[in-house]
Amino acid sequence: MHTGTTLTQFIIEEQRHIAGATGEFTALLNDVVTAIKTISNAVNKGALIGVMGALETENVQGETQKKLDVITNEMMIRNNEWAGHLAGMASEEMDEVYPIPAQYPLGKYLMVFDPLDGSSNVDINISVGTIFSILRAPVPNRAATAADFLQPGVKQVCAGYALYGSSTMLVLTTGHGVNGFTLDRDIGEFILTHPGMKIPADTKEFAINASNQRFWEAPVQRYVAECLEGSTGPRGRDFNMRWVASMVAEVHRILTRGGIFMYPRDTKDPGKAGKLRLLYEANPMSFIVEQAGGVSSTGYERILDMTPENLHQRVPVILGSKNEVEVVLGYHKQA
Ligand code: P6P
Repeated sequence: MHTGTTLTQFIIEEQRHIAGATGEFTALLNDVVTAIKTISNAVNKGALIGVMGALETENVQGETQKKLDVITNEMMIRNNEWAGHLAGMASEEMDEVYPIPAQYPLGKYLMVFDPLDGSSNVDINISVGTIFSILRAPVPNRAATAADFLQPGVKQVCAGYALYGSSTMLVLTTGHGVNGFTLDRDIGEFILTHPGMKIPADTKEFAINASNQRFWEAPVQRYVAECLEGSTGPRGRDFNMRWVASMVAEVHRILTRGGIFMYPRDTKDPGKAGKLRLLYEANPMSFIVEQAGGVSSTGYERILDMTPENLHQRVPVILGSKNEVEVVLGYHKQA
């Protein structure tokens, strides 16, 4: 029985779209996929292998690290440091750039990732994910500096996420649309199950952490208030709300059935421009969302156009169904 298109076959066919691709990109992506299968296995075993719970340590964000934050970061590093495709790596869980160890060759790509996004959900068995973004190294085969990573999101060669949910899925773009794959554990391969994912332009479903309502700026206050007024208000229709506290799960829902996801700038911590990180959350997710026909903005500018100022820069994020995001952007313009 034919197993369907495997990810390996798909990547090799995709590679033909990437200017100058020499097979290195394919090999790099295969190593990323190996790391994701390893992470899926650890996440799915959970308490059986003692990976639940928090550590005494904090990451650069000042967030308490879960055991799995550190374990999955290690898995991404170990599976990708040796093959000679990368000039360096950066991650939510590491303050600085990870240099490729001297015993391994340097390559022409950079990878930045959030190894376990939404990890606060691990202990309560709610979906979590891995987000990754691949850039070209400005100077191939030279150890990457932090500055090398500070490229606008439009420069991404590839962006993807793994969602460790009821099934493990991998969603990927290399700039030619978005495709979803489901892990078949019996053969250890990701199979193409969601070709050509597209976000519906309209939606009646918004996602935001409503507990921050008093801190939002006026345009977001107005937008959410109108959603809650529903058919009795200016929008003339009722809305539904979701909040999973796992960006990967929210984005996947939006790719599957539409929606708008907002983690806007708020005054809760005036020193922070937003909660989500530009390099390894907002940029890869924005690349995927735009490739699926959606829109992704800070409220004031296209996220993919931003030139990052530092590895862990935070930005406001408003993304999803084109027509709905444009309503919110219109309110920002009026303000
Ligand atoms: P809050 C997870 O920590 C994360 O970075 C995103 O995945 C998620 O959308 C957001 O933060 C949840 O934030 O404030 O609701 O816990």
